[in-house]
Amino acid sequence: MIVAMTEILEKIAACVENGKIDVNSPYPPSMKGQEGAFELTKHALDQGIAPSVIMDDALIPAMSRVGQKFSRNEIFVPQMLMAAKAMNSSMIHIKPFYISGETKRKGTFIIGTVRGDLHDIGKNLVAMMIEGAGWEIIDLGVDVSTEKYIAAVEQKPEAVVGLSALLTTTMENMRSCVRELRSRFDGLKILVGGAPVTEEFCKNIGADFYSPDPQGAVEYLRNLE
Ligand code: B1M
Repeated sequence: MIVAMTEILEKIAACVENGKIDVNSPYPPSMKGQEGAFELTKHALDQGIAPSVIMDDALIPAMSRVGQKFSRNEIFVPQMLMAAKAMNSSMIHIKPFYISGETKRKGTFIIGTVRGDLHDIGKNLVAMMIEGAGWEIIDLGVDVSTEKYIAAVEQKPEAVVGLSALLTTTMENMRSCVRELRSRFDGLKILVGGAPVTEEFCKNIGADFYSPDPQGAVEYLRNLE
């Protein structure tokens, strides 16, 4: 049983790492015709492997390797998106266990692109990687007003908040958003990122952490677990 369990977990992890969604997906060509993360996760659950074990021993380490490769420029946005899609296909089977409360999330992460900014590709990647690290994601979308962040934190006061901005103009909206959130919520952790954002800017506006990429955000959250 232990060998079978290790084997199927390794296969799920390989599917996620390589972006193999399901049996019908042609990507990657080297895995064409093989079962993907979708089918293998179903088999693992049918064999009695706990969803938390699939998360902790297959999905999270696989997504972590994906994040590290992306940070080292060994893979790029398309490969990362495929990995996230494979992970999402596995999560179709696992999510019901979170909803029922049978399996616990590591925390809640509220993310959005700040007011005036419509760029969401990077924000979505960050959200996917953090979900892949076992966190619940509340994605507020793009052009998110400070009021919307406040309402979300009121619903989930224990959450960590992430602000993304891609324009030098809209990154300034992070400043007022951080100020407002700070004035209302003691101890709230705020993470910022996006192409024009820097460590210095993060310090300057009083956010807790700046990450240039999804993996840095995942590692920051891991230290908070
Ligand atoms: Co826009 N755009 N755009 N655009 N766009 C840029 C950002 C720009 C650099 C292009 C350029 O001129 N060279 C420029 C900004 C210049 C500046 O401010 N200095 C620009 C401009 C000017 C504009 C418009 C104003 C153009 C116009 O209408 N005149 C307009 C603004 C609209 C608005 O937002 N109000 C606009 C519109 C658009 C589109 C709608 C057409 C489209 C967005 C589609 C979408 O997102 N759904 C678009 C795109 C695609 C781009 C470029 C080409 C690509 C951005 C992208 O997705 N990168 C971009 C030029 C470029 O970057 N080459 C550009 C890939 C993505 C994976 O990277 O988002 O940086 P990125 O995310 C990274 C990290 O930054 C980090 O992790 C991600 C993965 O590594 N990260 C975080 C991101 N968020 C994070 C949050 C975190 C942590 C890490 O914690 C919370």
